[in-house]
Amino acid sequence: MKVGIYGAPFSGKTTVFKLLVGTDVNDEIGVAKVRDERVDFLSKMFNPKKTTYATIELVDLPGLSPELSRKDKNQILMKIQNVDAILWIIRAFEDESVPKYFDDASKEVQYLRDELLVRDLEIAESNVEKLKNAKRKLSTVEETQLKALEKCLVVLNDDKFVKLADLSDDEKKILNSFSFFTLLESVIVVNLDENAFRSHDYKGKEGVKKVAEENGFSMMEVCGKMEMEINDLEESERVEFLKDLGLTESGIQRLSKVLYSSLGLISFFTAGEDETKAWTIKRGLTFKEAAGKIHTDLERGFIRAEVVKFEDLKRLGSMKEIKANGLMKLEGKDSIVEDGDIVNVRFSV
Ligand SMILES: Nc1nc2c(ncn2[C@@H]2O[C@H](COP(=O)(O)OP(=O)(O)O)[C@@H](O)[C@H]2O)c(=O)[nH]1
Ligand SMILES: [Mg+2]
Repeated sequence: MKVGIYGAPFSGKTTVFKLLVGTDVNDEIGVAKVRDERVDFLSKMFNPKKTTYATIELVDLPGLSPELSRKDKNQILMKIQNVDAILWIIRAFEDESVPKYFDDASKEVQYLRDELLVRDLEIAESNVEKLKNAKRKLSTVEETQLKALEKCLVVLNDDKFVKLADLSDDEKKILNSFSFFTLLESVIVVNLDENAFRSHDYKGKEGVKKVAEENGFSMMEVCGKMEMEINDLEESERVEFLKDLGLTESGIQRLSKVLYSSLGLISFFTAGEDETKAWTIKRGLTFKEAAGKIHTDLERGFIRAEVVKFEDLKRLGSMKEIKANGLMKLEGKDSIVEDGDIVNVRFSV
């Protein structure tokens, strides 16, 4: 899974990027570990040689702003053409020493929304025109494309995201080649200073909420600078610091979870002496399909899965107790994996 970090200059994009992928990364692309207490718990219990968390690939983009040329903007936007989701970083911190591009967070989010709409509208219009002006009979695929594109135009002309168009799964698939940005999932992260973070209030909040609600985005608040400062603290000190702010986990921990769920992703686990690992899958996959993520042989030769619910294992404390209480379930190939399933695949090839 790949996520592009999108925003105006000086909004805190690189700060959030580094918080997610590690402060020593000086590249545009990095890999973020999805921090998951369940993996920590399993790792402690099974004491494996290796512990592997789920990951998200992140792309840190240059800032987009009104004074850039069309060409420069497109060059920036090109970099999010192949991502699965867009993470918007909106500035809502006050700091005289950091240049500011917009009067408030609402103006900033509206500008960023409009840039995506303009670009997608251009793509939709030019392709509709191309298909309509074709001096030949359209193929069935092209007919479907045209119909889907016209649906996109309707919502785009209403300043709404393509994501809100009434598209079938087939139509969505057929639109893939156009890489509409507004068809992607978006998560809006508002970067606040400590005062605003404590009061949950900042200039333009209503406007940001409105854009998020209209388009069905998840939204969350972080305090980038403060998180950077507590990033190097010992775990216990960090916990104290967060507690003082009324939090049980850092914004970055919450962020990786929000990203995960807004993309419709869940984790299942494999746990043993060699490795404890979180696997990322789309919600709705069967055990057989999920087995294929581990190894193609496991899908091909799938017999059944032995499944333990994480919460049961945590509550009972050992696999022995799980078995004694009959809580290890056997699941066939068509059952659906749930978030937190600990899975052992029985197979034969
Ligand atoms: N006061 C304050 N400064 C911040 C915050 N987040 C980022 N900055 C500062 O703003 C500047 C730009 O941040 P950066 O992450 O590079 O922004 P980018 O241009 O969006 O990548 C840097 O000097 C950061 O230290 C914040 O929450 N509060
Ligand atoms: Mg940057």
